Amino acid sequence: MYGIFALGIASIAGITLVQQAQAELSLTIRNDVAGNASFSTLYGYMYEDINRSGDGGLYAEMIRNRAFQMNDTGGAPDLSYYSSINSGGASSSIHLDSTVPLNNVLTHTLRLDVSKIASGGRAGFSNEGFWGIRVQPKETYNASFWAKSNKFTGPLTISLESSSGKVLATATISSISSTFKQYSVTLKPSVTQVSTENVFVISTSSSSAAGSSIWFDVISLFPPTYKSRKNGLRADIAQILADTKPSFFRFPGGNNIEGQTIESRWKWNETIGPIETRPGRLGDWGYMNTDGQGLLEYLEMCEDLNMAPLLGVWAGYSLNKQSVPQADLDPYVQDTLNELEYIMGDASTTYGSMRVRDGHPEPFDLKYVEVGNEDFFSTTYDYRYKAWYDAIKKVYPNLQIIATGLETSTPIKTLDDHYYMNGPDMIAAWSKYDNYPRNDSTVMVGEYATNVNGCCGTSPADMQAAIADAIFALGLERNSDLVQFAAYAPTFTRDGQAQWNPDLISFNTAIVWGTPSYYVQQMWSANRADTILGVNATGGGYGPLYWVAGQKSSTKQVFLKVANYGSSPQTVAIKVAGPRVHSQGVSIVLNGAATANNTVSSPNNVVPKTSTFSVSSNTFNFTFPAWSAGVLMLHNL
Ligand SMILES: *[C@@H]1O[C@H](CO)[C@@H](O)[C@H](O)[C@H]1NC(C)=O
Ligand SMILES: *[C@@H]1O[C@H](CO)[C@@H](O)[C@H](O)[C@H]1NC(C)=O
Ligand SMILES: *[C@@H]1O[C@H](CO)[C@@H](O)[C@H](O)[C@H]1NC(C)=O
Ligand SMILES: *[C@@H]1O[C@H](CO)[C@@H](O)[C@H](O)[C@H]1NC(C)=O
Ligand SMILES: *[C@@H]1O[C@H](CO)[C@@H](O)[C@H](O)[C@H]1NC(C)=O
Ligand SMILES: *[C@@H]1O[C@H](CO)[C@@H](O)[C@H](O)[C@H]1NC(C)=O
Ligand SMILES: *[C@@H]1O[C@H](CO)[C@@H](O)[C@H](O)[C@H]1NC(C)=O
Ligand SMILES: *[C@@H]1O[C@H](CO)[C@@H](O)[C@H](O)[C@H]1NC(C)=O
Ligand SMILES: CC(=O)N[C@H]1CO[C@H](CO)[C@@H](O)[C@@H]1O
Repeated sequence: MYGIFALGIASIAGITLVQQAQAELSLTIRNDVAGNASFSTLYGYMYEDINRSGDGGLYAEMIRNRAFQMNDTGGAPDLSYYSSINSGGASSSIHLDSTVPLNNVLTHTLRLDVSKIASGGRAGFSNEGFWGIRVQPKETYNASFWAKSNKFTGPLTISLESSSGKVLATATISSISSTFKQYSVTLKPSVTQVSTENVFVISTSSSSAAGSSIWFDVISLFPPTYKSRKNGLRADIAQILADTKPSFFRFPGGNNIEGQTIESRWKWNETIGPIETRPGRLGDWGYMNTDGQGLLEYLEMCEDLNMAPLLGVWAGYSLNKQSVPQADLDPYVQDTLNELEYIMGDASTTYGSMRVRDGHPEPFDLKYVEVGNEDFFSTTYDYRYKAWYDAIKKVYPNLQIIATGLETSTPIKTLDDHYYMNGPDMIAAWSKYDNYPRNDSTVMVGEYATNVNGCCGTSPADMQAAIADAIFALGLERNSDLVQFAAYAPTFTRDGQAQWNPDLISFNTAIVWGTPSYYVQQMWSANRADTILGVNATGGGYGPLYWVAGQKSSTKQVFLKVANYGSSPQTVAIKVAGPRVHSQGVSIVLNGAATANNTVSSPNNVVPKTSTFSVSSNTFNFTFPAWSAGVLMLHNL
């Protein structure tokens, strides 16, 4: 492993820090005594479609309102985001048609009525995408749709065009059937620059279309996806998640699982199967969810990013504070068992066979199930948790059940605790688990974020928040013999659509970027110890510096993670007790002004910098800049 480590150093274009500052605080990393084992699952993500992060974000579909499931706020379907096209003397119109459905689930279609097409003209429609459609050099786009016509037999032209009308790529469907069929083409734009102000167009220039109607549904356009999954993820957004090497993924919510009402809850079995069989749903954040990213896609995402799925199951409570009465719970509990069978059952089971049908013969390795979401808001969790707990444990005794409220009559193996607080309060909470009982129970900090303006949702994602997050997470890591899972929340926002601030990651149609807190997560998560080491401090204590040390036996690395919540640099004399370490260490440090941030126009304003430093006989001094978080990596010889 040492060779790899040395290579890593050689490839770093960093500068070596000159250490001459005098240190008052001395830290001795106790690599001379065994530490506590750290849960390997510690850092991961919690995910739900909030702030327009799912449709038009992580889920790579580029056509907005592709299947006329409902309007943007859950009302009657409409033709939003489509425009009629008539040029060169053509005359046509588009209509929402509820009398010619695609099937029982998708009951509305787009009807193109063509009255006239003159030579050289064209008739059709365009879709504007989710705030545009990104076209990049060297990418191939898969377009597909269902269509039929009463008279017209083709051809149809499929194209990507700039908003000003420049055609970037075209393909042809030569014949159209009189019954609904699915058509697919690939589009290969020959562009040299990335652009987003583009539209997707279906049109015809054939005069034989005059007098006919053509119906369309499930109009879809996919770019290349993460790991080339069909119906998959936008690659750059999935990659920024992968870059933190996350261990677990909590989905599908959060509030978005609960429903504003019991009836409008997230229903797993309406999110599986071919996308043309998914009705979609009004999400709990007030806009419609296509459910194109459904249960199977979430699980496949976990496989592709090497994350353990942590499945939130609906548990009899909706956001309007309605609880299913105890006597009526059975069908809902059974629905969860059906869901678990879909995930883990083999081909001989009813629901397992549906997963096989959906293209995933192997059962998924599900270990963690969370019953409900933030049930500390309810008064009925005691009987609901017990019902789900008992039913799940009976069939799956090895599943770890996570509770979201402190009900009392059933033992809690793991409690999901949430923290949205201002900086000083977050920092005070860093020691919350130091004296927590060590018994058979573990802790999940399923949601946390420093809201510098206080709870909830109206604070900037700035450097000061990131350092408070860093310190809070150091406290979790210090106690990671107890804290099994930790996730910042929310994970994403589409730039300009934030319903809640701060969020970890921002994106728009063109790019994705991390907040300072994202880089803290990345440093902390990607550089993980398997054992937490003690640290002796002399000449000072916690504040403004906070730290945790650990070591990773597989790589013989020793880590010291430090955050400085203050406006002056701090120099520390550091010593590693125990086996000799290499004379060169590697540091990754994030720092900036307290209010520094990353924005669409300056997405890399605050990013970590990697450097090397010298170590002499296991000792060195290191200066942590003002408002900084950093990880120092040492290597046992
Ligand atoms: C590190 O700090 C200590 C304590 O202030 C000091 O004695 C020592 O000279 C410093 N070492 C270096 C290399 O600057
Ligand atoms: C959606 O439709 C409902 C009525 O069905 C209407 O009240 C609402 O304004 C519509 N939303 C949008 C975004 O058009
Ligand atoms: C696009 O189509 C190609 C060829 O059919 C296929 O290999 C690829 O997986 C598709 N990509 C997506 C994202 O569906
Ligand atoms: C989903 O499951 C529920 C409860 O088992 C059932 O009533 C419903 O018909 C199912 N829906 C679909 C689309 O299979
Ligand atoms: C462990 O301690 C916690 C916190 O006091 C308590 O809630 C939980 O019930 C205990 N677990 C067990 C298995 O005793
Ligand atoms: C980023 O910081 C600048 C300067 O403090 C501020 O004007 C801007 O509103 C901030 N942007 C975001 C997205 O927080
Ligand atoms: C190990 O955990 C115990 C609590 O069980 C704690 O008192 C001790 O400080 C921890 N050791 C280290 C090295 O963090
Ligand atoms: C760390 O502190 C403890 C308690 O004061 C002491 O017993 C131990 O020898 C110290 N270890 C080192 C390496 O400084
Ligand atoms: C989709 C949606 O609800 N977007 C909202 C996100 O939050 C901003 C700011 O609160 C609103 O302006 C958007 O309407």
